[in-house]
Amino acid sequence: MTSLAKPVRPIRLYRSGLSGHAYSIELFLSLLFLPLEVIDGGLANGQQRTPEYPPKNPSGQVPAIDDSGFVLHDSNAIVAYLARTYGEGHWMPTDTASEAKIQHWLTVLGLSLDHVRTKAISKTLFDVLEPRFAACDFALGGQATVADVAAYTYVAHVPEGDIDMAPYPAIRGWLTRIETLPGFVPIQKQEQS
Ligand SMILES: N[C@@H](CCC(=O)N[C@@H](CS)C(=O)NCC(=O)O)C(=O)O
Repeated sequence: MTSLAKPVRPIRLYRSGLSGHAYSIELFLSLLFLPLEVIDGGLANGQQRTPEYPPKNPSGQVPAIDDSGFVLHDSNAIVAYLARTYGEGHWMPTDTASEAKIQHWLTVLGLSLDHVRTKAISKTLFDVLEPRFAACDFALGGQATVADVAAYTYVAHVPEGDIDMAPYPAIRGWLTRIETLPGFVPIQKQEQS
């Protein structure tokens, strides 16, 4: 069995408790059992846009990571980097079809948790996801991938936007499967002071 790489130092995660994108990185780091140092970006007061806020990010957004000097922004780029560097192969399969499907899921579900937008698109999305999760345990099949991590962040918080999950038993089953993966952590919806 191949042993997995481990970071030299804890991976710094620049995040905010208010950010779903940042939570998906926190969740994935935890699912990979990687050591983590959390730095809150103070999204509520715009701290992440100040020049002092490391690491420098042209978009002024969280999340970002610093892995022993390697700084990366954007949640999709970050999960891909973490999966390839530290994850078992199933998190980001390398065959062309799986890679393409993962890109699709990351694009469709790596969305902002904005209330109005969420309400508008959720039904359409859930009508596609329900038969998918009735047929498969996870997005691409039998094992979890980074697509599930990105999708979980979005779907798990949809009920907060007054969306009834009762008509979607297969999606609820998939949420439970994610929540029982070793290393799962729930979102902390507050900023650490
Ligand atoms: N494409 C980026 C989007 C990140 C993003 O939208 N971050 C939001 C929080 S969820 C943010 O930092 N907003 C504050 C701002 O834009 O000033 C990603 O996937 O990481």
